Amino acid sequence: MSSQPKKFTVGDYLAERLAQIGIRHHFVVPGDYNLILLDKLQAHPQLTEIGCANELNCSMAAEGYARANGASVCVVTFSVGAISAFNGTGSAYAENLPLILVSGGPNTNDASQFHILHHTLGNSDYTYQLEMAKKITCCAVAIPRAEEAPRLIDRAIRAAILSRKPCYIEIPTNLAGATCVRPGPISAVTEPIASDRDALKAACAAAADYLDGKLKPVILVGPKLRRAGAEKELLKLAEAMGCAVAVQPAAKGMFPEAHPQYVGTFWGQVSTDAADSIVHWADALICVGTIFNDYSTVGWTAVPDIPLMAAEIDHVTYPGAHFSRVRLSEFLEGLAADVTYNNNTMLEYNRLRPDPRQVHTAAPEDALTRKEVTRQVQGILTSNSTLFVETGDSWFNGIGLTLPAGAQFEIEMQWGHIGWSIPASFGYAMHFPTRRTIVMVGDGSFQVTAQEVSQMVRYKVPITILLINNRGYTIEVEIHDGSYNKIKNWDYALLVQAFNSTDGHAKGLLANTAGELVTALREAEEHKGGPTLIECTIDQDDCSKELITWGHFVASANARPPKGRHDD
Ligand code: TPU
Ligand code: MG
Repeated sequence: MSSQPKKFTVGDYLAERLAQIGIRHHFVVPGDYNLILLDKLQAHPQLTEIGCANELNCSMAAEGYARANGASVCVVTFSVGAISAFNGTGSAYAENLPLILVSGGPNTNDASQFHILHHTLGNSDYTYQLEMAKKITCCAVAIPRAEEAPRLIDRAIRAAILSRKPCYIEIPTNLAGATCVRPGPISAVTEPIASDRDALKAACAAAADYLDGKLKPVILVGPKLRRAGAEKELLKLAEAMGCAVAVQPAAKGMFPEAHPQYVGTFWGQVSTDAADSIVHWADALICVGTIFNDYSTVGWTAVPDIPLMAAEIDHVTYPGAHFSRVRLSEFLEGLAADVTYNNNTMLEYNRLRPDPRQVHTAAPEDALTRKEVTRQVQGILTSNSTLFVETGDSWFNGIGLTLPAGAQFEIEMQWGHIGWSIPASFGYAMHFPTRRTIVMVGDGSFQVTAQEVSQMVRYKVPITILLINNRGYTIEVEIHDGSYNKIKNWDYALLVQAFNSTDGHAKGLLANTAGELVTALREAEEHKGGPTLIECTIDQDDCSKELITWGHFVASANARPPKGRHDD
């Protein structure tokens, strides 16, 4: 190819591998340890560089891009950059996303010469960043010599793709431009590990047998289903069984809500559509990629009390059996062929199914409420929408909505970093420019990562941000109140316009009443040249009853006294 540089370098090698695995945008913050590397990435014809305001946001933008694209990359400088980017890397680990964190590193001569370098802890041991990265990635490598770059880069990227976890690659500043061989076939990096044939067959046969002995099976879908790329196969299994299908809150949207077998979100007392009544009635629970943590179990009050059959990304476990090296998609497909149809839980659910909720429509002049915001967001969701919901009451407001077929839902419930939704939605929208991305975010969360709205302005990304201003950290109030839950109010609509400077096209709007929100949402839909932030003012005490209930149980779980030797 004529555009390829004559001298092929370590930086070119990385760029080519990234392009080969389908990366089209790389999220960066420059620093002197990574500048040559950035030049090399920029030079690749298939990669577009996206600058971020800081490394926390950069890592979160990459986290969001990985949700859309399946993998992502974040490039930062040594320590001052990388240690901030560890937060989004932790999120990618917790949320099962292959984010490739690339950090520039010191010149390879400095450690042996005992040099003290800027941006470091001030001693000449430069291995600490690699050691830290090992804890929050599935594979962390530092390139010691250009000759080792192909092996180590391939190893890290392959590990990330296979395990759906982040990896870390450190490239010393004097190696990014060093000569390197060209990459071999990409299949060596991306080829999936197939299931063990015997284990797969045995797992499906034993699972079908196990279910034959049960009368009331229910499928519970968890967030790892999508990460394993097994949504279609789950649908096949659900239809072959005919049973009720509930989702965990972090898996909302991973089973179509318009499907007749969909029975709502299961999380104990705050379940939607009475999903809990059917899950608790079940005598077999097929848990597909589930995560039972203190939040999804509502402070451990909603842990199912029957034996669970757990189908995970690469193994299957249930009472009396375990099968390793069984890929989720293949297991679901195999079981769909072996299983016996049993729609008992669906018949029962249809008797329990709650009537559609009557939603009150506020008059245009009525002061805006949480319920009215939610009602209006429901009205703008289409098959082309992706809804991001941020930690806070936005979780509960979003989970209560009904997703039309095709609409997507993104939530970061395992890591739960306030502020995630702003950079993550930006990263996501870079991959899906024609989807309508809508964000529901609280005032407290917005203050953490507000700068990244300026990238939405810079790259003209028409995201609609509904900033729900209840003057503080309400979710924290419901768990444990104190003066620390109050925050300084901002003029959010004006702030967003400040990001415009002389050349931007963000809109900042304020909605104090139901009618003002209708007008603002209409304006947002028509505005294509940049983001629209709508500050929705609601009363400080206006929050969902689900948040209050959930908050009480989580607070009790947090407050359990330590169990000492004498209490056993
Ligand atoms: O709806 P609402 O008012 O609860 O949402 P808002 O205003 O965004 O407040 C969120 C409050 C909150 C905090 C302070 N939720 N979780 N936290 C704890 C927390 C602190 N720091 C990070 C990075 N993430 C957190 N989840
Ligand atoms: Mg708030």
